Amino acid sequence: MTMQLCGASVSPFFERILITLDMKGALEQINLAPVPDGFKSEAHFEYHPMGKIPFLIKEDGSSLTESQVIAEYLDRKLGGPSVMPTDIEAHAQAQAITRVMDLYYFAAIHPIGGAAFGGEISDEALEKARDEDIPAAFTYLEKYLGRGKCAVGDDWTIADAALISQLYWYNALAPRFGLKDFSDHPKLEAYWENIKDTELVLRSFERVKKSYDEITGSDAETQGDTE
Ligand SMILES: N[C@@H](CCC(=O)N[C@@H](CS)C(=O)NCC(=O)O)C(=O)O
Repeated sequence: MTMQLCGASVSPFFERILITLDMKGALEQINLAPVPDGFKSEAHFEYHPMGKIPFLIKEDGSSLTESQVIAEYLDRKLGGPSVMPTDIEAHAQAQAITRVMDLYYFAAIHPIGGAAFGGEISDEALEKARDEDIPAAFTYLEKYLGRGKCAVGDDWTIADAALISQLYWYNALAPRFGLKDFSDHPKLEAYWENIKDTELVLRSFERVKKSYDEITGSDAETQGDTE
């Protein structure tokens, strides 16, 4: 069977993989699918023991989880130029950026993301995330962020896929939760200015917006789908 990538672009982790495929010109080489039997179904937990998205159903029917692992797997498995730097230093730099985003940035933004999707957040928790934890993650990110056109050098890499997918949501949530702009983090600010209007980024934003509209039902009538 053809491999199936399960989830939706509203998830920055799912979208990271689509950005990776887009960089490689490999978007057409994989099927995109919702979670079989629905989110948190028995089948979902069989494919992903924590009931999360994304996951990849491979040709043999087994699954692969964790967005970064899936992105690197597909980078090697599918055609198109690799988005993992071959230079050992650049490779470490790209990996460090993805780790900082996953381990520190995502942990910091997570309570705010939860509140944006129907959960609650106390003023204290919001202030801590906004004024301490997210800035600390950005400061750490700047240790590794390059000064070229992209996150690592002048070509797109896996690091950009992790950044673009997360920074979409940072900017989208900023007005509602009073998140700071990037001016305290000049490398991040310059990076974002460099890339935010590129075709790759604009295509990603379109996918995320479309996916968000689909899950919130805002275009349910035109889609003929109310689930
Ligand atoms: N470390 C995981 C994170 C995946 C993740 O947290 N996915 C979220 C959507 S953005 C999810 O499925 N959350 C549902 C849940 O945790 O119950 C990865 O990189 O794939």
